Amino acid sequence: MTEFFKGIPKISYEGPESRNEFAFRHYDPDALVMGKRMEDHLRFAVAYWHSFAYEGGDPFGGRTFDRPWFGDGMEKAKMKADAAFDMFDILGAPFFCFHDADVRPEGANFAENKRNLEEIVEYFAQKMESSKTKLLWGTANLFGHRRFMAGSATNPDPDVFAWSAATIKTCMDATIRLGGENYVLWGGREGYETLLNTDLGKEADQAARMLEMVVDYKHKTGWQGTILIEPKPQEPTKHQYDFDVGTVYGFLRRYGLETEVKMNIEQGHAILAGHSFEHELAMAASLGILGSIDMNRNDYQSGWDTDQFPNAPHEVALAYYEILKAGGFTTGGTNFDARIRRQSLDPEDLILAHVGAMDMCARGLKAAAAMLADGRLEQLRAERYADWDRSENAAMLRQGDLAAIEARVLSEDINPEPRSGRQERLENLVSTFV
Ligand code: 3MF
Ligand code: MG
Repeated sequence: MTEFFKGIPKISYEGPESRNEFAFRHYDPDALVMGKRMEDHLRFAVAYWHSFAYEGGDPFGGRTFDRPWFGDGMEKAKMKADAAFDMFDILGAPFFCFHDADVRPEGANFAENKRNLEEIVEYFAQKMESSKTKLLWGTANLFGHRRFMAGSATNPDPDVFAWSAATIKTCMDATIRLGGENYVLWGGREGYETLLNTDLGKEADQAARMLEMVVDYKHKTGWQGTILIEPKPQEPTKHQYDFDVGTVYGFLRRYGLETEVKMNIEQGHAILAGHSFEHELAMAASLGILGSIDMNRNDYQSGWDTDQFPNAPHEVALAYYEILKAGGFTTGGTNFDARIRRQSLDPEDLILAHVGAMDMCARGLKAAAAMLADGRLEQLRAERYADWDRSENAAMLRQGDLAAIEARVLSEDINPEPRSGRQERLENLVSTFV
Protein backbone atom coordinates (compact mmCIF):
# COMPACT_ATOMS: atom_id res chain seq x y z
CA MET A 1 0.00 0.00 0.00
CA THR A 2 1.41 3.40 -0.96
CA GLU A 3 0.99 6.45 1.25
CA PHE A 4 -1.14 8.32 -1.28
CA PHE A 5 -4.48 6.76 -0.44
CA LYS A 6 -3.62 6.12 3.23
CA GLY A 7 -6.63 6.20 5.51
CA ILE A 8 -9.18 5.74 2.72
CA PRO A 9 -11.25 2.62 3.44
CA LYS A 10 -12.15 -0.05 0.90
CA ILE A 11 -15.49 0.98 -0.59
CA SER A 12 -18.33 -1.44 0.07
CA TYR A 13 -22.05 -1.51 -0.65
CA GLU A 14 -24.15 -0.02 2.19
CA GLY A 15 -27.47 0.56 0.38
CA PRO A 16 -29.50 3.63 -0.68
CA GLU A 17 -30.03 4.84 2.91
CA SER A 18 -26.30 5.15 3.60
CA ARG A 19 -24.99 8.66 4.21
CA ASN A 20 -21.39 7.47 4.11
CA GLU A 21 -19.78 9.09 1.05
CA PHE A 22 -17.13 6.34 1.08
CA ALA A 23 -19.76 3.68 0.35
CA PHE A 24 -21.75 2.44 -2.63
CA ARG A 25 -25.47 3.14 -2.34
CA HIS A 26 -26.49 1.39 -5.58
CA TYR A 27 -23.50 -0.59 -6.82
CA ASP A 28 -23.74 -3.98 -5.13
CA PRO A 29 -21.32 -6.13 -7.15
CA ASP A 30 -22.95 -9.41 -6.10
CA ALA A 31 -26.57 -8.31 -6.55
CA LEU A 32 -28.29 -10.21 -9.36
CA VAL A 33 -29.82 -8.17 -12.19
CA MET A 34 -31.56 -10.24 -14.87
CA GLY A 35 -29.85 -13.26 -13.34
CA LYS A 36 -26.30 -11.86 -13.66
CA ARG A 37 -24.12 -10.16 -11.01
CA MET A 38 -24.09 -6.39 -11.25
CA GLU A 39 -20.29 -6.43 -11.42
CA ASP A 40 -20.45 -8.78 -14.41
CA HIS A 41 -23.01 -6.59 -16.18
CA LEU A 42 -21.19 -3.28 -15.75
CA ARG A 43 -17.53 -4.44 -15.96
CA PHE A 44 -16.13 -1.14 -14.68
CA ALA A 45 -12.65 -0.05 -15.76
CA VAL A 46 -10.47 2.77 -14.48
CA ALA A 47 -8.78 4.87 -17.20
CA TYR A 48 -5.09 4.97 -16.22
CA TRP A 49 -4.43 8.13 -18.17
CA HIS A 50 -7.08 10.29 -16.52
CA SER A 51 -6.55 8.99 -12.99
CA PHE A 52 -2.76 8.66 -12.81
CA ALA A 53 -1.11 10.41 -15.77
CA TYR A 54 -3.23 13.61 -15.99
CA GLU A 55 -1.52 16.43 -14.11
CA GLY A 56 -4.48 18.85 -14.00
CA GLY A 57 -3.59 21.04 -16.98
CA ASP A 58 -6.06 22.65 -19.35
CA PRO A 59 -5.54 24.78 -22.49
CA PHE A 60 -4.99 27.85 -20.28
CA GLY A 61 -3.08 26.51 -17.31
CA GLY A 62 -0.59 23.84 -16.25
CA ARG A 63 -0.28 21.20 -13.55
CA THR A 64 -2.36 21.56 -10.41
CA PHE A 65 -2.09 18.05 -8.93
CA ASP A 66 0.69 16.96 -6.55
CA ARG A 67 1.43 13.27 -7.07
CA PRO A 68 4.62 11.57 -5.79
CA TRP A 69 4.78 9.54 -8.99
CA PHE A 70 4.92 12.53 -11.33
CA GLY A 71 8.28 12.67 -13.08
CA ASP A 72 10.53 10.64 -15.34
CA GLY A 73 12.12 7.23 -14.99
CA MET A 74 11.08 3.71 -14.26
CA GLU A 75 10.94 4.11 -10.47
CA LYS A 76 8.27 6.81 -10.80
CA ALA A 77 6.43 4.60 -13.30
CA LYS A 78 6.40 1.75 -10.82
CA MET A 79 5.28 4.07 -7.99
CA LYS A 80 2.41 5.19 -10.26
CA ALA A 81 1.46 1.55 -10.82
CA ASP A 82 1.57 0.89 -7.06
CA ALA A 83 -0.82 3.79 -6.43
CA ALA A 84 -3.06 2.68 -9.29
CA PHE A 85 -3.47 -0.82 -7.94
CA ASP A 86 -4.12 0.60 -4.47
CA MET A 87 -7.01 2.58 -5.97
CA PHE A 88 -8.28 -0.39 -7.99
CA ASP A 89 -8.34 -2.36 -4.72
CA ILE A 90 -10.10 0.39 -2.75
CA LEU A 91 -12.81 0.59 -5.43
CA GLY A 92 -12.95 -3.13 -6.12
CA ALA A 93 -12.50 -2.18 -9.79
CA PRO A 94 -12.69 -5.31 -11.95
CA PHE A 95 -10.74 -3.71 -14.81
CA PHE A 96 -8.43 -0.90 -15.96
CA CYS A 97 -7.38 0.48 -19.38
CA PHE A 98 -4.13 2.13 -20.45
CA HIS A 99 -2.07 3.64 -23.29
CA ASP A 100 1.63 2.82 -23.56
CA ALA A 101 2.56 6.45 -22.85
CA ASP A 102 0.54 6.42 -19.60
CA VAL A 103 2.56 3.63 -18.00
CA ARG A 104 6.13 3.80 -19.36
CA PRO A 105 8.78 6.56 -19.36
CA GLU A 106 9.27 8.23 -22.78
CA GLY A 107 12.43 6.90 -24.42
CA ALA A 108 14.92 8.61 -26.73
CA ASN A 109 13.91 6.28 -29.58
CA PHE A 110 11.55 3.46 -30.46
CA ALA A 111 13.84 0.75 -29.07
CA GLU A 112 13.92 2.46 -25.65
CA ASN A 113 10.15 2.91 -25.69
CA LYS A 114 9.78 -0.79 -26.41
CA ARG A 115 12.20 -1.77 -23.63
CA ASN A 116 10.49 0.56 -21.13
CA LEU A 117 7.04 -0.75 -22.02
CA GLU A 118 8.11 -4.38 -21.71
CA GLU A 119 9.71 -3.71 -18.31
CA ILE A 120 6.68 -1.94 -16.84
CA VAL A 121 4.31 -4.52 -18.33
CA GLU A 122 6.18 -7.25 -16.43
CA TYR A 123 5.74 -5.12 -13.28
CA PHE A 124 2.00 -4.92 -14.01
CA ALA A 125 1.89 -8.68 -14.59
CA GLN A 126 3.40 -9.28 -11.16
CA LYS A 127 0.93 -6.93 -9.48
CA MET A 128 -2.00 -8.52 -11.33
CA GLU A 129 -1.10 -11.90 -9.87
CA SER A 130 -2.27 -10.70 -6.46
CA SER A 131 -4.99 -8.30 -7.62
CA LYS A 132 -8.58 -8.95 -8.75
CA THR A 133 -8.25 -6.15 -11.31
CA LYS A 134 -7.79 -7.30 -14.89
CA LEU A 135 -7.08 -5.46 -18.15
CA LEU A 136 -10.19 -4.50 -20.13
CA TRP A 137 -8.20 -3.03 -22.99
CA GLY A 138 -4.85 -1.64 -23.99
CA THR A 139 -4.16 0.97 -26.66
CA ALA A 140 -1.37 3.07 -28.15
CA ASN A 141 -1.06 6.79 -27.64
CA LEU A 142 -0.56 7.82 -31.27
CA PHE A 143 -1.67 11.40 -30.71
CA GLY A 144 0.34 13.05 -27.91
CA HIS A 145 3.92 13.20 -29.20
CA ARG A 146 4.68 15.86 -31.84
CA ARG A 147 5.71 13.15 -34.33
CA PHE A 148 1.98 12.32 -34.65
CA MET A 149 0.83 15.89 -35.30
CA ALA A 150 -0.17 15.03 -38.90
CA GLY A 151 -1.59 11.64 -37.99
CA SER A 152 -0.24 8.15 -37.36
CA ALA A 153 -1.63 5.63 -39.89
CA THR A 154 -2.80 8.52 -42.12
CA ASN A 155 0.43 10.51 -41.92
CA PRO A 156 1.94 11.81 -45.18
CA ASP A 157 5.34 10.63 -43.82
CA PRO A 158 5.81 6.82 -44.20
CA ASP A 159 8.26 6.80 -41.28
CA VAL A 160 5.47 7.93 -38.93
CA PHE A 161 3.26 5.15 -40.34
CA ALA A 162 6.11 2.68 -39.63
CA TRP A 163 6.69 4.03 -36.11
CA SER A 164 2.93 3.85 -35.43
CA ALA A 165 2.60 0.28 -36.73
CA ALA A 166 5.57 -0.83 -34.65
CA THR A 167 4.11 0.93 -31.58
CA ILE A 168 0.72 -0.70 -32.11
CA LYS A 169 2.46 -4.08 -32.21
CA THR A 170 4.18 -3.42 -28.87
CA CYS A 171 0.84 -2.30 -27.36
CA MET A 172 -1.00 -5.35 -28.69
CA ASP A 173 1.80 -7.53 -27.27
CA ALA A 174 1.39 -5.74 -23.91
CA THR A 175 -2.40 -6.19 -24.02
CA ILE A 176 -2.04 -9.89 -24.81
CA ARG A 177 0.67 -10.37 -22.13
CA LEU A 178 -1.65 -8.84 -19.50
CA GLY A 179 -4.69 -10.86 -20.59
CA GLY A 180 -6.53 -7.86 -22.04
CA GLU A 181 -9.96 -8.66 -23.50
CA ASN A 182 -9.96 -5.92 -26.15
CA TYR A 183 -7.60 -3.65 -28.08
CA VAL A 184 -8.76 -0.10 -28.84
CA LEU A 185 -7.87 2.30 -31.62
CA TRP A 186 -8.85 5.94 -31.11
CA GLY A 187 -7.62 7.95 -34.10
CA GLY A 188 -7.20 11.30 -32.38
CA ARG A 189 -4.94 12.57 -35.15
CA GLU A 190 -6.46 10.52 -37.97
CA GLY A 191 -8.19 13.40 -39.69
CA TYR A 192 -7.20 16.81 -40.97
CA GLU A 193 -6.75 20.46 -39.97
CA THR A 194 -7.30 21.65 -43.56
CA LEU A 195 -8.38 19.96 -46.76
CA LEU A 196 -5.84 22.13 -48.59
CA ASN A 197 -3.01 19.73 -47.73
CA THR A 198 -5.02 16.51 -47.43
CA ASP A 199 -5.55 13.57 -49.82
CA LEU A 200 -8.66 11.95 -48.34
CA GLY A 201 -8.54 8.83 -50.53
CA LYS A 202 -4.89 8.11 -49.80
CA GLU A 203 -5.35 8.63 -46.05
CA ALA A 204 -8.37 6.32 -45.98
CA ASP A 205 -6.37 3.60 -47.75
CA GLN A 206 -3.50 4.02 -45.28
CA ALA A 207 -5.90 3.83 -42.32
CA ALA A 208 -7.46 0.69 -43.78
CA ARG A 209 -4.09 -0.98 -44.31
CA MET A 210 -3.13 -0.30 -40.72
CA LEU A 211 -6.41 -1.77 -39.48
CA GLU A 212 -5.93 -4.81 -41.73
CA MET A 213 -2.46 -5.29 -40.22
CA VAL A 214 -3.93 -5.05 -36.69
CA VAL A 215 -6.54 -7.69 -37.53
CA ASP A 216 -3.91 -9.84 -39.25
CA TYR A 217 -1.61 -9.59 -36.20
CA LYS A 218 -4.48 -10.58 -33.89
CA HIS A 219 -5.05 -13.75 -35.93
CA LYS A 220 -1.32 -14.50 -36.21
CA THR A 221 -0.94 -14.37 -32.42
CA GLY A 222 -4.08 -16.45 -31.87
CA TRP A 223 -5.36 -13.80 -29.44
CA GLN A 224 -9.14 -14.06 -29.02
CA GLY A 225 -9.78 -10.46 -27.90
CA THR A 226 -11.92 -7.87 -29.69
CA ILE A 227 -10.54 -5.06 -31.86
CA LEU A 228 -12.45 -1.85 -31.08
CA ILE A 229 -12.54 1.48 -32.90
CA GLU A 230 -13.50 4.49 -30.79
CA PRO A 231 -15.28 7.14 -32.91
CA LYS A 232 -15.03 10.89 -32.32
CA PRO A 233 -16.03 13.64 -34.81
CA GLN A 234 -13.26 16.16 -34.10
CA GLU A 235 -10.99 17.53 -31.33
CA PRO A 236 -8.09 17.69 -31.57
CA THR A 237 -8.50 17.53 -35.38
CA LYS A 238 -10.87 19.81 -37.20
CA HIS A 239 -12.36 16.65 -38.72
CA GLN A 240 -11.68 13.11 -37.45
CA TYR A 241 -12.26 10.33 -39.97
CA ASP A 242 -13.88 8.00 -37.41
CA PHE A 243 -16.64 10.60 -37.02
CA ASP A 244 -19.38 8.37 -35.57
CA VAL A 245 -20.68 4.80 -35.64
CA GLY A 246 -22.36 5.11 -39.04
CA THR A 247 -19.23 6.58 -40.64
CA VAL A 248 -16.97 3.89 -39.18
CA TYR A 249 -19.33 1.16 -40.35
CA GLY A 250 -19.20 2.52 -43.89
CA PHE A 251 -15.39 2.46 -43.67
CA LEU A 252 -15.39 -1.12 -42.36
CA ARG A 253 -17.76 -2.27 -45.16
CA ARG A 254 -15.61 -0.45 -47.78
CA TYR A 255 -12.59 -2.52 -46.76
CA GLY A 256 -14.38 -5.75 -45.77
CA LEU A 257 -13.57 -5.44 -42.06
CA GLU A 258 -17.08 -5.22 -40.61
CA THR A 259 -16.89 -8.68 -39.02
CA GLU A 260 -13.44 -8.08 -37.48
CA VAL A 261 -13.97 -4.81 -35.63
CA LYS A 262 -16.51 -3.49 -33.14
CA MET A 263 -17.03 -0.09 -31.51
CA ASN A 264 -15.90 1.50 -28.27
CA ILE A 265 -18.51 4.26 -27.95
CA GLU A 266 -17.93 7.28 -25.73
CA GLN A 267 -20.80 9.38 -24.37
CA GLY A 268 -18.95 12.67 -24.88
CA HIS A 269 -17.93 11.78 -28.42
CA ALA A 270 -21.51 10.90 -29.38
CA ILE A 271 -22.64 14.32 -28.12
CA LEU A 272 -19.82 16.06 -30.04
CA ALA A 273 -21.01 14.26 -33.19
CA GLY A 274 -24.49 15.73 -32.67
CA HIS A 275 -26.01 12.46 -31.47
CA SER A 276 -27.28 11.17 -28.15
CA PHE A 277 -25.25 8.42 -26.49
CA GLU A 278 -28.19 6.03 -26.88
CA HIS A 279 -28.37 6.83 -30.61
CA GLU A 280 -24.80 5.65 -31.16
CA LEU A 281 -25.35 2.60 -28.97
CA ALA A 282 -28.59 1.68 -30.79
CA MET A 283 -26.93 2.27 -34.17
CA ALA A 284 -23.96 0.04 -33.26
CA ALA A 285 -26.30 -2.64 -31.91
CA SER A 286 -28.42 -2.56 -35.09
CA LEU A 287 -25.21 -2.97 -37.15
CA GLY A 288 -23.93 -5.79 -34.92
CA ILE A 289 -20.79 -3.88 -33.90
CA LEU A 290 -21.50 -2.78 -30.30
CA GLY A 291 -18.41 -3.66 -28.23
CA SER A 292 -17.65 -1.46 -25.23
CA ILE A 293 -18.19 2.05 -23.84
CA ASP A 294 -16.18 4.98 -22.54
CA MET A 295 -18.59 6.34 -19.93
CA ASN A 296 -18.38 10.05 -19.10
CA ARG A 297 -20.26 13.30 -19.83
CA ASN A 298 -19.54 16.60 -21.54
CA ASP A 299 -20.32 20.07 -20.25
CA TYR A 300 -23.33 21.00 -22.40
CA GLN A 301 -22.52 24.70 -22.20
CA SER A 302 -18.84 24.60 -23.20
CA GLY A 303 -19.41 22.01 -25.95
CA TRP A 304 -15.93 20.60 -25.38
CA ASP A 305 -15.05 16.96 -24.71
CA THR A 306 -14.74 17.69 -20.97
CA ASP A 307 -14.46 14.01 -19.94
CA GLN A 308 -16.43 14.47 -16.71
CA PHE A 309 -17.84 11.63 -14.63
CA PRO A 310 -21.47 10.72 -15.50
CA ASN A 311 -24.17 12.20 -13.23
CA ALA A 312 -27.38 12.20 -15.30
CA PRO A 313 -29.56 9.22 -14.29
CA HIS A 314 -31.86 9.52 -17.33
CA GLU A 315 -28.96 9.45 -19.83
CA VAL A 316 -27.20 6.58 -18.08
CA ALA A 317 -30.42 4.53 -17.84
CA LEU A 318 -31.17 4.94 -21.56
CA ALA A 319 -27.58 3.98 -22.40
CA TYR A 320 -27.69 0.74 -20.43
CA TYR A 321 -31.17 0.05 -21.83
CA GLU A 322 -29.66 -0.10 -25.33
CA ILE A 323 -26.75 -2.22 -24.05
CA LEU A 324 -29.03 -4.69 -22.24
CA LYS A 325 -31.41 -4.82 -25.23
CA ALA A 326 -28.39 -5.77 -27.36
CA GLY A 327 -27.57 -8.63 -24.97
CA GLY A 328 -25.07 -6.84 -22.70
CA PHE A 329 -21.27 -6.68 -22.86
CA THR A 330 -19.24 -9.70 -23.89
CA THR A 331 -15.55 -8.68 -23.90
CA GLY A 332 -16.43 -4.99 -23.47
CA GLY A 333 -17.26 -3.01 -20.38
CA THR A 334 -17.73 0.43 -18.85
CA ASN A 335 -14.44 2.34 -18.97
CA PHE A 336 -14.58 5.65 -17.09
CA ASP A 337 -12.85 7.83 -19.66
CA ALA A 338 -13.32 10.64 -17.17
CA ARG A 339 -11.11 12.84 -15.06
CA ILE A 340 -11.65 14.91 -11.93
CA ARG A 341 -11.58 18.73 -12.37
CA ARG A 342 -8.21 20.43 -12.01
CA GLN A 343 -9.26 21.97 -8.69
CA SER A 344 -10.10 18.56 -7.21
CA LEU A 345 -6.68 18.13 -5.63
CA ASP A 346 -7.18 15.54 -2.90
CA PRO A 347 -6.78 11.75 -3.12
CA GLU A 348 -10.36 11.49 -1.81
CA ASP A 349 -11.59 13.42 -4.87
CA LEU A 350 -10.21 10.74 -7.18
CA ILE A 351 -11.81 7.93 -5.18
CA LEU A 352 -15.19 9.62 -4.65
CA ALA A 353 -15.47 10.60 -8.33
CA HIS A 354 -15.34 6.91 -9.18
CA VAL A 355 -17.68 5.93 -6.31
CA GLY A 356 -20.32 8.36 -7.59
CA ALA A 357 -19.91 7.26 -11.19
CA MET A 358 -20.09 3.57 -10.33
CA ASP A 359 -23.25 4.21 -8.30
CA MET A 360 -24.72 6.29 -11.13
CA CYS A 361 -24.15 3.46 -13.60
CA ALA A 362 -25.59 0.92 -11.16
CA ARG A 363 -28.72 3.07 -10.86
CA GLY A 364 -28.91 3.24 -14.65
CA LEU A 365 -28.48 -0.51 -14.99
CA LYS A 366 -31.25 -1.25 -12.48
CA ALA A 367 -33.62 1.21 -14.18
CA ALA A 368 -32.81 -0.23 -17.60
CA ALA A 369 -33.33 -3.79 -16.42
CA ALA A 370 -36.67 -2.84 -14.85
CA MET A 371 -37.77 -1.16 -18.11
CA LEU A 372 -36.80 -4.24 -20.09
CA ALA A 373 -38.57 -6.58 -17.65
CA ASP A 374 -41.70 -4.41 -17.72
CA GLY A 375 -41.78 -4.88 -21.50
CA ARG A 376 -44.26 -2.08 -22.36
CA LEU A 377 -41.66 -0.01 -24.23
CA GLU A 378 -40.79 -2.89 -26.57
CA GLN A 379 -44.43 -3.90 -26.86
CA LEU A 380 -45.46 -0.36 -27.93
CA ARG A 381 -42.51 -0.20 -30.33
CA ALA A 382 -43.51 -3.54 -31.89
CA GLU A 383 -47.17 -2.46 -32.16
CA ARG A 384 -46.10 0.53 -34.24
CA TYR A 385 -44.72 -1.79 -36.97
CA ALA A 386 -47.30 -4.59 -36.57
CA ASP A 387 -48.96 -4.05 -39.97
CA TRP A 388 -45.72 -5.06 -41.63
CA ASP A 389 -46.44 -8.62 -40.44
CA ARG A 390 -49.56 -8.79 -42.62
CA SER A 391 -48.79 -11.14 -45.52
CA GLU A 392 -49.41 -8.61 -48.30
CA ASN A 393 -47.10 -6.08 -46.67
CA ALA A 394 -44.35 -8.60 -45.95
CA ALA A 395 -44.64 -9.74 -49.57
CA MET A 396 -44.42 -6.13 -50.79
CA LEU A 397 -41.13 -5.65 -48.94
CA ARG A 398 -39.74 -9.03 -49.94
CA GLN A 399 -40.58 -9.11 -53.62
CA GLY A 400 -42.70 -6.11 -54.59
CA ASP A 401 -41.87 -3.75 -57.42
CA LEU A 402 -43.04 -0.21 -58.08
CA ALA A 403 -45.52 -1.10 -60.85
CA ALA A 404 -47.13 -3.89 -58.85
CA ILE A 405 -47.36 -1.64 -55.81
CA GLU A 406 -48.87 1.13 -57.87
CA ALA A 407 -51.50 -1.31 -59.17
CA ARG A 408 -52.26 -2.41 -55.62
CA VAL A 409 -52.56 1.15 -54.26
CA LEU A 410 -54.99 1.96 -57.12
CA SER A 411 -57.01 -1.26 -56.89
CA GLU A 412 -57.31 -1.18 -53.09
CA ASP A 413 -57.61 2.62 -52.99
CA ILE A 414 -54.93 2.68 -50.26
CA ASN A 415 -55.10 6.03 -48.43
CA PRO A 416 -53.04 5.85 -45.20
CA GLU A 417 -54.31 7.66 -42.07
CA PRO A 418 -51.46 8.96 -39.79
CA ARG A 419 -51.27 7.45 -36.28
CA SER A 420 -49.77 9.01 -33.12
CA GLY A 421 -46.11 8.33 -32.35
CA ARG A 422 -47.03 8.62 -28.63
CA GLN A 423 -43.61 10.19 -27.84
CA GLU A 424 -44.69 11.97 -24.65
CA ARG A 425 -46.42 8.84 -23.34
CA LEU A 426 -43.22 6.85 -23.97
CA GLU A 427 -41.10 9.51 -22.26
CA ASN A 428 -43.50 9.41 -19.30
CA LEU A 429 -43.12 5.63 -19.18
CA VAL A 430 -39.31 5.87 -19.11
CA SER A 431 -39.48 8.47 -16.35
CA THR A 432 -41.38 6.08 -14.11
CA PHE A 433 -38.28 3.85 -14.03
CA VAL A 434 -35.48 6.42 -13.61
C1 3MF B 1 -10.15 11.22 -26.40
C2 3MF B 1 -10.40 9.87 -25.88
C3 3MF B 1 -9.21 9.02 -25.71
C4 3MF B 1 -9.52 7.57 -25.94
C5 3MF B 1 -8.28 6.81 -25.59
C6 3MF B 1 -8.50 5.33 -25.81
C7 3MF B 1 -7.52 9.83 -24.34
O1 3MF B 1 -11.31 12.00 -26.42
O2 3MF B 1 -11.51 9.50 -25.56
O3 3MF B 1 -8.79 9.21 -24.36
O4 3MF B 1 -10.55 7.13 -25.12
O5 3MF B 1 -7.25 7.24 -26.44
O6 3MF B 1 -8.96 5.07 -27.04
MG1 MG C 1 -12.37 7.81 -24.83
